[in-house]
Order: sequence, then structure tokens, then C-alpha cells
Amino acid sequence: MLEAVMNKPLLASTGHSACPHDCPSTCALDVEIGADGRIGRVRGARENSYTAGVICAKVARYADRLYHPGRLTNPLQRVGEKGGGGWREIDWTQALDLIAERFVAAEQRYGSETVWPYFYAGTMGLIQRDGIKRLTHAKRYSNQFSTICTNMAWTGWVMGAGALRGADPREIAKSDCVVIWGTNAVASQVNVMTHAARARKERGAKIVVIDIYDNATMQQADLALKLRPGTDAALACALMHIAFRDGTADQPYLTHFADDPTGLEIHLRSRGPDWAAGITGLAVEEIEAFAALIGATQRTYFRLGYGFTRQRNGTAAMHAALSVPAVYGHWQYEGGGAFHSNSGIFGVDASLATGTAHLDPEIRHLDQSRLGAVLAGESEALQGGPPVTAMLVQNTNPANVCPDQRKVVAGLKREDLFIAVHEQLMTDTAKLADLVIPATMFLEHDDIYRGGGQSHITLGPKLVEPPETVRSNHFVVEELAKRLGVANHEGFGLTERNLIDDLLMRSGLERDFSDLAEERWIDKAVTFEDAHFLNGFGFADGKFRFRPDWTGTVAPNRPPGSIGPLGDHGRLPVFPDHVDMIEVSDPSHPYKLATSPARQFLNSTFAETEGSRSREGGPVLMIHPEDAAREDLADGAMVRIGNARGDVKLRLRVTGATRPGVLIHEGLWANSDFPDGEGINVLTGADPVAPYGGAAFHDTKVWLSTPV
Ligand SMILES: Nc1nc2c(c(=O)[nH]1)N[C@H]1C(S)=C(S)[C@@H](COP(=O)(O)OP(=O)(O)OC[C@H]3O[C@@H](n4cnc5c(=O)[nH]c(N)nc54)[C@H](O)[C@@H]3O)O[C@H]1N2
Ligand SMILES: Nc1nc2c(c(=O)[nH]1)N[C@H]1C(S)=C(S)[C@@H](COP(=O)(O)OP(=O)(O)OC[C@H]3O[C@@H](n4cnc5c(=O)[nH]c(N)nc54)[C@H](O)[C@@H]3O)O[C@H]1N2
Ligand code: SF4
Ligand SMILES: [Mo]
Repeated sequence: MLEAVMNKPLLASTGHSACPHDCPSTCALDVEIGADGRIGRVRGARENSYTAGVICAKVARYADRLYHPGRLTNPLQRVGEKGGGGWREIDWTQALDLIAERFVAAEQRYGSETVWPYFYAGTMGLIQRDGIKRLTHAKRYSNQFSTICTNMAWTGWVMGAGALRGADPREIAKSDCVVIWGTNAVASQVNVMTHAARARKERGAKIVVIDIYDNATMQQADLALKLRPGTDAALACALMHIAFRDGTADQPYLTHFADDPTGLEIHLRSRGPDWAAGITGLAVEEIEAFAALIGATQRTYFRLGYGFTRQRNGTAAMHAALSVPAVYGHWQYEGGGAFHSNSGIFGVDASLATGTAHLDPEIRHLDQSRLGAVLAGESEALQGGPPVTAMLVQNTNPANVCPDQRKVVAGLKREDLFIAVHEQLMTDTAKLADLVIPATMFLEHDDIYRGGGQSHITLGPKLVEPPETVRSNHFVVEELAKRLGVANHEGFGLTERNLIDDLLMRSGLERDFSDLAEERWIDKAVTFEDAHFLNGFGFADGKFRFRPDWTGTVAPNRPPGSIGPLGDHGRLPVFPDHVDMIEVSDPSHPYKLATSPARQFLNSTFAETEGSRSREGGPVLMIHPEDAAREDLADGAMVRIGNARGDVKLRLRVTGATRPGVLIHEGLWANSDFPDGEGINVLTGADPVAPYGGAAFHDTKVWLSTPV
């Protein structure tokens, strides 16, 4: 004991940072740094009004990840066949020369669009994540249409509200009824619960949770609504029907703030609680009780998540749920209204770092979620252009996280595709690369972050030294630019700090890196009136749209050029409605599967650290006791589930947490954690969701069989 105490390095300082992960909370962090330059415990900043001293357990244990024994430290070139596991160490100069050589050769053969720099959300830093676009634009490589996460949710919201913002999430603490809809906040953004718990303790607020299984968040609910997957719009319709029926609809508000409340009321006459009960599987009494609660509670706050939008009707579901507080008029009250994302408030101008000056709208945007189809050479996915024959991958693990995994992996294994993966650890994607180069972690490089689920811009300066041979994304982009002949273009030849200074200046924030290092964060919250749309919703006439223009131009995330409308967009409803655009179970696929987040993972990140792995246990499939009994299966049995896209083997957990007919698999375990070496995304589809793309990760019909 004494030895342990003596060996514990003295706390030399506390560093300040922001969590880099793709979590709506974007917590402000305090990081213990020992005299030996190593980090200790990571904590939530108490002085930040949203973080309020609370962070999740996985990030508190960050030392597990930073000092992981599997941390990549040397560039590795493939020896033998793709995915065969043979590597030889090379130095950085050789590695960068090789990428440049292969990119030039590919371009000479097929033109610049054959190169596809591919990136995503492993880090949310505006410099390290998005700097790759500077190279893409300067070299006229194929752009990425980023669809994997937010497209359904953001599009659905903006179609109703006209702008991507909402009632300040700190107001949750002043609410009398907090509706947590389709987000497993305890696992995926714990700070929502901090503020909701305050409302409950200080004001006796009720917490309502709407999900498809009894997850950690639903366990905290006063009213738990466990509905069938993909039926949220039916619930929303019944809530609005009851409001018009019972006179709890706020008519003066509607007259002033909505496009066609009379049309909506007429449309909803046939969509009462009986109708909705038949679709959602909820009891009529549950729907009535929920409607009565929000009808009697002005300060009702709808925290609308991503989960319920990862259905093929998810864009319409978001719009329908968002229509509810408009009908009841909750928006007018502090602690009332709705929130999904603040991504529309920041006005951040990162144009120098992302090289928008070199962006040519004629260059194609390839759909990130359709990587499998792109690599299979499907001409519609390639938009008639050249095949993709060279890629640089940063901060994403598509061999694991992308839908339609068999197609993705087959594509990544193509011998004529050169792929360089810049990674921190040997992920499923890195294993399939021609070249793996080692990447820094967030505490080892400078960056700046923007909240999604709150309103702060927070600095994340370099706090500790990386291993000697590990390099940042910024370094790789800069070195490739030199070798590829674009280093003299605007935006290159600068440090991360220079780019952050420029971003702050162009965004009108009137401070530089050093000022922000002192301040730590900037709160960009808009006024109460703007957050609650009391000056009007984001359309020229200021009115909320009950009749959205689904294929109109207000969609966020839609790239310049001609993408969309996509998917089954002709079936999107005129007014909020339930549409069976989902994968409906059928006799040969009797179950619906959702692939929800694991509390101890962050997408595929942390699936490598022992602290997270041991707490999660292992990949399992939750099944309802009635289904297990009918199939004559006991807890712990191995089963195979599948559909036209593929099949995987999983261990059963029999639990009343799920609904009959609904299977839940939590987390993105590594493909190698499954008995057959293929992950859960073998089952999910990459067909684009209407109207502007996205992946319906929680909308998958499957069969189940034994023996396996
Ligand atoms: N611990 C942890 N935190 C995370 C992540 C993680 O993987 N693990 N991922 C991060 C990322 S990238 C994102 S985008 C966010 C997403 O965070 P969330 O907004 O929470 O979205 P999801 O995690 O997709 O799903 C949330 C819940 O929606 C449920 N759900 C699925 N289908 C339906 C439906 O039809 N109706 C309803 N009502 N519910 C449904 C799922 O079962 C799940 O419980 O979380 C971030 N935070
Ligand atoms: N079945 C199913 N699949 C899903 C989901 C689901 O709910 N179910 N959720 C989807 C969602 S919402 C999202 S957002 C995607 C996210 O998927 P990804 O964008 O792939 O996100 P992560 O798995 O968190 O991170 C990917 C990698 O980034 C690396 N990384 C982190 N920081 C850096 C850095 O600074 N530099 C470099 N070079 N690498 C870095 C990490 O080591 C990690 O391996 O997954 C999607 N996939
Ligand atoms: S993963 Fe989310 S809750 Fe955890 S520290 Fe990061 S931002 Fe906060
Ligand atoms: Mo995401």
C-alpha cells in the first residue's frame, strides 16, 4: 500500500479540454496530469453549466485508452494478402511517400475522383476531423456525403421548425415534465439526466421515456412507453388528436405560429388513441395518460433523440414528434418546448481549415453509408463516375460501423483498391488496409469543439506528448499536400493553432487560441425568444410546418449539386402520419432487430478497452421470454439471426426488457468479437432513407434459427 502511494506520481497540474467523441454532450473536461506527464483521472468541469461536473464512466477512465497496450506506434505496411494479418514496419517518410505515389497513380489512370478521402466522427474536433476536406478540395478528390448519423433526425426537425436549434437544454432543470423520446440518454448523453434529475428533485417533475425496450433510461421513468419500432409517428398523431378533442390544443398559439392547424385537426380525426394503440402496441390508457399529463403541464420539454429516427420512416417520425409541442403550445414557456440539436446556432466559419475556397460543386459527393455499393462499383452509387481505387481513412471504422457489412468488407478487400487507414488502434478497418499509420489521441493534439446537445464552443489544447512516432491528422494532411503538389494552396502550411485562430476570427468571436485557453469555452446560446421560436419559426412566414415541403431546399446536410430526393420519398405523408415504410416483419422474418448503443462504448470506440469490455460482458441478443419459450430456447443459448444481407451468431439473453417480436443488440462490438468474425452490421441495410439519405440502423427484419 505504502509502495503504491509512493509510486503514484504527484499531481502536477489539471489540464482543461473537451470530450472529442461523437456524443451530443461534448463535455468540458478537467484532466489530471502527473509530474511524469501521464494523465490520471478525467472529470467533468463543474463550472460548465451544461457539463455540471458530470461525465460518463468510459471517458473518466481515459487512461485505459491513452495507454492501451494495443496502441499503434509505427506505420505498418501490409505483407501478404489483405486482412491476412501480415505487416512490416516502415518509417513515416516511406509511408507518406507511398500514399502519395498510389494516389497519383490512381489519379493518372481514372482521374482525381477515383481518390476518396473518408472520415467521420472518431474525433469531433473541427481541425483534426475536417482538415481532410482541405486536401480533398485542393486535389479535386471525391467528396463525402455524410449520411450515417444525423440526416433523418436533422431533416425531420428542420422540415417542421425551419432551423436546427431549440429550447436551451439547461432549461430541462426548470421543466415540470421531461419527455425523453428515442434517446437512451443514460447511456448516450448522460448530462440530459443530470438536468432532468434536478427538475425531478427540485420541482417534482415527471419523466416520460419513449423507447422500444426497457433500457437504463426507461428504468428512471415515471411513465414508460415501450412501443413497437418505427411507430412513433402514430403515438404523436394520437397525442395531437386528443389535444384537439379535449381542447388542450393551444388555438391562439396555433393561429399565430402554425401553417395549417385546421387541416391538421381534420387529418387527425381518424387518428385517435384506438388507432394508435393498434399500431404502436401501447394501451389506449397509456396514450390517454400521457396526453393528459402534457395537456395539463405547460412546462413540458421534449428531448427528441436520434434513435427513433434510425428507421426508414424516421424523418417523418421526427417531424411528427416535433409537431406535438407546437399543437399544445409548450414552446411559449420556460422549461417547455423541444430540443434535438443546437448544431444550427454556432455560425462557426472553418472555411480556411476545410479549404472551401477550392471546392468545386461539380465534383461528386459519394454517400458515406453506401460505401459497400460504392466499392462494389454500382454505377448509381458512383453517380456514373470512375471507380474508387484509392482511399485515406481517418477517424472512422467503416468495416465495423457501416451498414451492409458484407458488401463493405468485400469492397475493402479488393486488390485493386489502395487503402491507408490512420488509426489509434488496430480496428476492423485497419486490419484490411494496405497501410496503417498511427494517430494521436485528443489530449495529444490541439483542437476546438462545438456542442450538438448544448451550446458551447470548447477548446481542447494539446496537454500531453504523444508517443514519439505517432502523428496527428493535421500532420498527415499537411505532409500529403506537400507530396501531392498543393502545399501552396490557401489554408496549407499553417499549424493547428493558426487554423483555430483563423476560425475564431472569421466566426466573429473576437478572441484567439490563447484567450480561449484562459476562458475554456464560449457559450453561444441564443436568446430565450430565438430558442423558443417566439420570433417565429425559421421560414419566411415564421410558421411551423405541419405540412412540410419534404423535398424542399431547407434540408441540412444536403451537399451542393443534385443529390436527392432519395429513398421512398413519394410516400412521405402530407401531414404527420404513420407510414409503413419500415421493414415490416413477415412470416420468413418474424423479428425486428434494433442495434442500440452500449453504455460503455461510443460507437466502435472503447470496444477495445478492458474496463468497458468487462462491464458490457460480451455481444448478446436480447429476446422476450414469450419468444424464447415459443422457440424453446433458454438464456445463454446460441442462435443465428439473418436476412437477405447476411447472418450472425449470438448468445441469447432472455429478458422482459424487450417486447415480443423485438430483438435488441447493444453496441458495436468488434467484428472479431463475434464467433464468425463478422459484426452486427452484416444485418443492417444501406438503402438511403427518404428524403435525404441516412442509415436505418434500428430497422431490420430478421429470422432466427437453431441449431447454429
Ligand atoms: N454510450 C454510448 N453513447 C453514445 C453512443 C454510443 O454508441 N454509446 N453513440 C453516440 C452517437 S454517434 C450518437 S449519434 C448518439 C445517439 O444517441 P441516441 O439519440 O440515444 O440514439 P441511438 O443511440 O441511436 O438510440 C437511442 C434509443 O432509441 C431506441 N430506438 C430504436 N428504434 C426506435 C423507435 O422506433 N422508436 C423509439 N422511440 N425508440 C427507438 C433505441 O433502442 C435506443 O434505446 O449517441 C452518442 N453517444
Ligand atoms: N449497428 C449500428 N451501427 C452504427 C450505429 C448504430 O447505432 N448501430 N451508429 C452509427 C452512428 S450514429 C455513427 S455516428 C457511426 C460512427 O462511427 P465512426 O465514425 O466509425 O465512430 P467511432 O467508432 O467512434 O470512431 C472511429 C475511429 O476513430 C478513431 N479516432 C478517434 N480519434 C481519432 C483521431 O484524432 N485521428 C484518427 N486518425 N482516428 C481517430 C478511433 O480510434 C475509432 O477507431 O456509427 C454508426 N454505426
Ligand atoms: S462521451 Fe459524452 S458523456 Fe461521456 S464525456 Fe464524452 S461528451 Fe461527456
Ligand atoms: Mo452518431
